[in-house]
Amino acid sequence: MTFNERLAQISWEHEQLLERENKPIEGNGVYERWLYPVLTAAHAPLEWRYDLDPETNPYLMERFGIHAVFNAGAIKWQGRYLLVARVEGADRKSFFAVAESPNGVDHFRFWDRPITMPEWGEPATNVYDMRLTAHEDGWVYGIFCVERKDPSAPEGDLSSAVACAGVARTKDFVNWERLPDIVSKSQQRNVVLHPDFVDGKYALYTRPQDGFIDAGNGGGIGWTLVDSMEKAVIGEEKIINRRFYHTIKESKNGEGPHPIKTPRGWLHLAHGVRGCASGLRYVLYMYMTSLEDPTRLIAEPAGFFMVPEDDEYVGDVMNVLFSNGWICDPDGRVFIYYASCDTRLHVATSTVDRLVDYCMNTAPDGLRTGKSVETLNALIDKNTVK
Ligand code: M1P
Repeated sequence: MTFNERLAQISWEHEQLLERENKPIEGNGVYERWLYPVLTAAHAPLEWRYDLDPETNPYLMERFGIHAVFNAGAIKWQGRYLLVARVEGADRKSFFAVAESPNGVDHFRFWDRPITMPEWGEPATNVYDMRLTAHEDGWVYGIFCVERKDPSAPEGDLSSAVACAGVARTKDFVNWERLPDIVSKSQQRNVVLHPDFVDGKYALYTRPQDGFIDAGNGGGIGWTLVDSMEKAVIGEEKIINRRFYHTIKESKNGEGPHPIKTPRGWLHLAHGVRGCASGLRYVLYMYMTSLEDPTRLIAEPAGFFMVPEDDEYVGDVMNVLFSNGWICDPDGRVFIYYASCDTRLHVATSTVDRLVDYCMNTAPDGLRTGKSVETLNALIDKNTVK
């Protein structure tokens, strides 16, 4: 194949992918998955991956490998559905890039360039998992994990890292003002900004952790108030969603996107992690907190909301679903962007009413088998005893 023939072929294939229509798959009543992933490595523009000059790239080889596109923050902006995705190169570094769609379920296209995120402090080795919050103060904030090599790691240890929460804000998703990393006594990942002021302060969901991977003594998803996002310091953290033995979140958990305000309370999406013979298993779950006191848990259905299914099990980091982005439309439709196996990004749709119904009317985890059987028998009685 000549250079021009190959270019025509890959351009055609790329356009077919970007133009492909998606379709919903009938689900369990709570949500519908959509058939095709909304973003994959193959969605990355050809200009990012190839040198398109036949003089300098006569074989039309990829010159910059894009390996995965996943864990995206999400927001509705000027009538468009925007995702700020974690794009990971063949070099294992990830960066942020905006993709937009007219309808939230297909036709996602990356903007021309990735986000050039200003550095703060020691330049980050890696950044990922941005949560977007259009805050009451008028800014759109992105809070993301900043990873650097652990300065206290013994010589020869090239794996130990330190995670903290980076902060940037924007009004156009192109220009970002980087603010100081959030100061915390423990490592932090999955820090999320609540959209409203609470008692005149910024409210953060946190995830205190003992090490880079282990949550250890960090009891679960925390909550803290800070005076300013320009110099945020996490002081006392109140654990608002705990981990428990023999549950889907016994090893660790983390807030997903910021919660959605509903008439019945704040609706939360989170991930829970447990260990098993095949490694860590990441699933999604939901819970609700009170409007009057956002630290008070008012509902939490037992177990998972979504787990990997079929092809979703396979990828770079197997057995993982993760979500840090959803969009709630004014008509109550909810677009849940979830990634599988740190490889690709999918969408599932539902409504606020259905998700609140799911949270309020699904029995909580009784934390032991006898309670599960009691719950099941109560349902069977309702369905069969006249
Ligand atoms: O590999 C699965 C996930 O692992 C981490 O999640 P957590 O913060 O809960 O430990 C993150 O690196 C996340 O990006 C990744 O999807």
